[in-house]
Amino acid sequence: MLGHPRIGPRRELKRALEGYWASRSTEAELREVARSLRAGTWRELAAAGLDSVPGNTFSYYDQVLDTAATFGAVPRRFAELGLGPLDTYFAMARGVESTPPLEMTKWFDTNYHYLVPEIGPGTTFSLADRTAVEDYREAAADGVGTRPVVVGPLTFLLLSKSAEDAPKSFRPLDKLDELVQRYAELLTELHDAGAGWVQLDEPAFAADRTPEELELLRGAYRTLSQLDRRPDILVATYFGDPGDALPTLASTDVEGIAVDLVSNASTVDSLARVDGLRSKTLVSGLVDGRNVWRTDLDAALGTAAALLEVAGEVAVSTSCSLLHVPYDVDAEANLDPHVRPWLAFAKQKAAEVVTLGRALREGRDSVADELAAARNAVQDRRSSERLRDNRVRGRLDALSADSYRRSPYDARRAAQRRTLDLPPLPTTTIGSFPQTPDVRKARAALRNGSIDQAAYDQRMLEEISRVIALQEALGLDVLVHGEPERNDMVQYFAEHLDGFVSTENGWVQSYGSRCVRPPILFGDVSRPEPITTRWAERAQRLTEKPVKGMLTGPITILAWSFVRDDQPLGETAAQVALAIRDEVRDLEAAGIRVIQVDEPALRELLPLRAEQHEDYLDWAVGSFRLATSGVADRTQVHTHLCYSEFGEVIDAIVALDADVTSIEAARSRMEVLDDLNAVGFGRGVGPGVYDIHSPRVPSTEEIEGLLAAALRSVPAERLWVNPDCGLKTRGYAEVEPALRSMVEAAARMRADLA
Ligand code: THG
Ligand code: ZN
Repeated sequence: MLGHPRIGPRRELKRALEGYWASRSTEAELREVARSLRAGTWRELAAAGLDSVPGNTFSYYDQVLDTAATFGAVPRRFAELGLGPLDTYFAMARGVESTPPLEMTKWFDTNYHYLVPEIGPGTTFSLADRTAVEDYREAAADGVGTRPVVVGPLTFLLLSKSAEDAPKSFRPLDKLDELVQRYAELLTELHDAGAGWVQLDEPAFAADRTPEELELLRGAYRTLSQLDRRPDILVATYFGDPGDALPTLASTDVEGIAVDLVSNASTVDSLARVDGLRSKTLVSGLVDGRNVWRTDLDAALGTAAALLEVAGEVAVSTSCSLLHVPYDVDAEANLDPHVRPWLAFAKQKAAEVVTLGRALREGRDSVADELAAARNAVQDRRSSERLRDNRVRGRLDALSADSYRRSPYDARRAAQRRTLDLPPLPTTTIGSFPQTPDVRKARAALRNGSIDQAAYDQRMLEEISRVIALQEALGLDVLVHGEPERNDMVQYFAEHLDGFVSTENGWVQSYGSRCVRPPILFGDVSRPEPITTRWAERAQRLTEKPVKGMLTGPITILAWSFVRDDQPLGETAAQVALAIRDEVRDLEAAGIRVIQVDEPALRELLPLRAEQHEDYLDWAVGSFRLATSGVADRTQVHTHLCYSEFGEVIDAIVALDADVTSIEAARSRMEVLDDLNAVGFGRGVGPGVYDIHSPRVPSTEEIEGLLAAALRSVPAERLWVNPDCGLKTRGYAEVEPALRSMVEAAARMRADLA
């Protein structure tokens, strides 16, 4: 397999990290937990029977940050802190009082986030950290020979950004030759330590790359493969079809190439056309590393058999690292018994890889039981009645163009003016209010049975009253109920929809010590009963001001779940959209006049290759419109999108046709508004006026300044005033004064306008 989860089967690393950061434990204690997690992984993978066990898959925070540390790419502001190596590393990940951390962003199209290295002309690469070598030695001492895994030099530099002080013409790739020399030193040290193979990950070549970048790839691997003392080199491409990178790599003297055969059905056919694979080991990614479904082993064996004709040697593997799936299905005590046999997490996937290898080497008879069990499970899933809901299918078939369309905006706007009667520059929040320890405690108490549902509901209603009263006192115009009843904006809806199951221990690392438990979408999706209306209705009864109903949109629900692999994603999106559409209509019927459908993940699911963008944006926008177009003109639809990198999806934002869109903008000083103007966005817009990711409380003057800047791009009748994002992760000590500044700034601007 190409990699393994590392947070620990019971999130041991999370606890150890957070204990260390809070000074509740020592570095030695943290290192001991790490050491035992590594040993556990090696032991398990060796016992599973893998012929080649991946090494160096552990990380204290992030594998890209590890690579920066390995080669000494530590920006001066961190080196100057004078901390030890581990604390310098954590300073880069999390920042310290005086020093902001590295930027964090999405790892390709997954839900994992990595830290973005900063590279400038002054960056001097050196083999500064030998963790990869020590990891190899440590495993060897435990009796397990490993294949160290390191992010490859091209992907590392392509994911880096230019240091702030670099000249405009500088690109991190300018440093490739120098960096490759340091990789050469690392490879030689790994060789001398005894490593037979090293794996260099180059997923950046699953995205569109220029001819120049492909030539740099060729040059780098020519250089590395010409070293005298080195392990055999496996270059791993994954997350999509490697395209021209495959013949490019095949033209070098690397010994192995790993190819993802799951993410793109046509990749397997393209392999036959690549010269040079006959002299290589082709590591065929047949077991899905990003999803949780049991592999169709018969189909995988068919594929592998065809590859035997194409490559010198065929190895069986996962499509990518298993970082993106949970540890073990058997750790789930309460999974739906129908769904359980269909699933494979990391531990089960290791067994699948081993079974495939043995079937190819020793014949199918040698693993007849395993193959039969897999066949039964796959058959059972395929033919399960739980997958199909004919009512849902019928509704989808009956949709027409009108199901995706509201009246013209001008008509809606006039109707909404009449029912809402809002001042200019209306103030609102994104939806969630701080999740207090009390609220979390109540949820834990409900889970472990120490309070009943009625007591829990009572507790939530008290919280909602408090949040409404606070917003009234602050003078906000469009209120929210604060979402105390929701653990997570996707998990909450999945728990209330048919077609999903949830896990108890299915944690997947999101970034650093933070994890999510993605729900598993296994069948046709429907909504058995209203989900949010009773909370919204109760909140609305407490105030004359409009209370905004808060929902998660279909794209985001898919992006943050494990999705079915037996139908196109667009079809699944339409089913989720119908369920949300029902909820939107019920909120309207319950007297809710403003409804927000959040789509923070719209940008995240964008395919890595440009040729697939149109198809994606088509169904993504369609699903949002299907979810939101079932209401009367007078009902105001809002949406919220996180992160400001909208470039490639900006036309899609217009096409969503929401009445009001709130977006992150404080850090970019409102620049995103000009981008929206450039594509003719003419709806309400709420560019966030303060950054909720920081505990800093903004002053009234500062927000006035941002509003003045916004008013240069957007007329007052379209401008909304709100924070950048939800307030769930903040405390009331910051939220109250920050919102007070915001409301006051809006009042002053209104007075100026008048
Ligand atoms: N929900 C889901 N996916 C997400 C986000 C989300 N992906 C993108 C982004 N938001 C990731 N951000 C975070 C932020 C915080 C946490 C996880 C991902 C987090 N998790 C808790 C932890 O690890 O301690 C566990 C939360 C829980 O108990 O459920 O803090 O918002 N689905
Ligand atoms: Zn947000």
